[in-house]
Amino acid sequence: MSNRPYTPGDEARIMTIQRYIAETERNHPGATGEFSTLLRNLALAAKIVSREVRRAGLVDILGRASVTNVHGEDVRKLDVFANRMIINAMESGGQLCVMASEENESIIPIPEEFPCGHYAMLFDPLDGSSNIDVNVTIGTIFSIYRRVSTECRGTDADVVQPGDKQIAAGYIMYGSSTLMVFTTGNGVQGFTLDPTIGSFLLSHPDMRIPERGRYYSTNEGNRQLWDEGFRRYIDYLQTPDPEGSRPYGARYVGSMIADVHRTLLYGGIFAYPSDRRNPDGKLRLMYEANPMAFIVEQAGGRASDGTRRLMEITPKDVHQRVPVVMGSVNDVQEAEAFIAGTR
Ligand code: P6P
Repeated sequence: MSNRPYTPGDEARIMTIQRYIAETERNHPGATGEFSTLLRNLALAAKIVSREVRRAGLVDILGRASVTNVHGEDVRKLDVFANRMIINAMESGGQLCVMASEENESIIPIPEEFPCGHYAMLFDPLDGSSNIDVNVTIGTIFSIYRRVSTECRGTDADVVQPGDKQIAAGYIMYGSSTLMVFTTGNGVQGFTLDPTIGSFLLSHPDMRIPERGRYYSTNEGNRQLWDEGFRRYIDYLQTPDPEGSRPYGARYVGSMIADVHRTLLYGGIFAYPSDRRNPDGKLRLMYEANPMAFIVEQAGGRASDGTRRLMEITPKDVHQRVPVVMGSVNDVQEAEAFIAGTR
């Protein structure tokens, strides 16, 4: 399988996401093609959502949808559209037995008229919604498990599994370009959408996160609410040292996908720790923290709740929150030491 990234004029070597998925499937004897079809359908949904995000300012899908979601948060029209689009694109393919979404309080059954499959998918249709109306990068996060239930129509048990059981995870980032980054457990691949041909092309083969970075990414507006250990950690990053490795730079977009993607490329740390207002953290374990943790670990990084490895946590509820500390191994280990009080 050629991992050579696409460059103009290299048409003969073009590695599209379809070809990548097909080659991956050929390397897995006994693969039924069901999983490959699932990824292809997801790529299609990504293109349609991307088109709507790109023209959101031109058609009436900006602004509030005059509804609130299960968490009492204002839902934007684009949220509602993306959620519906992904459900429509995925429910009829026959690969899934059930879905779960940030926008839906309960699990999303596969309608009776469609066949049910061997996988369960969780997703955050448009993470970073508060940034939609100000044209800041937002994205879709997805997490895929093998089903554990036996009946045709899936159950809660299929979408409340530890992160280590994920067989695939990734995100589609609607930024200066549309980028689909995912892992199936053998490293992390990034594909950039070429809108002139409507294909995702391999642009970031075998992504690896540096062992240490020079940036930290967290909402410092919560500083007075943080636990003492995390506050001391940020103080440490801001304190100049003789070798010049500190202070770190501060970068925070407020969209987890954008902040984690930058951390993947440049190294450093992204954190949304617990605080007095969010004792369990703010981010969602099942469709934000776990899929991004899978990506970060597959790229050689580390992902915890500040104490426990995120993907080992046994979930209780599909919408449960969790503190998040993820990024370069050395940076995350340092943060964990401050949080534990050993630094
Ligand atoms: P705050 C976006 O709403 C989100 O769920 C994540 O994408 C992001 O990291 C976080 O919340 C931002 O939260 O409290 O800093 O605005």
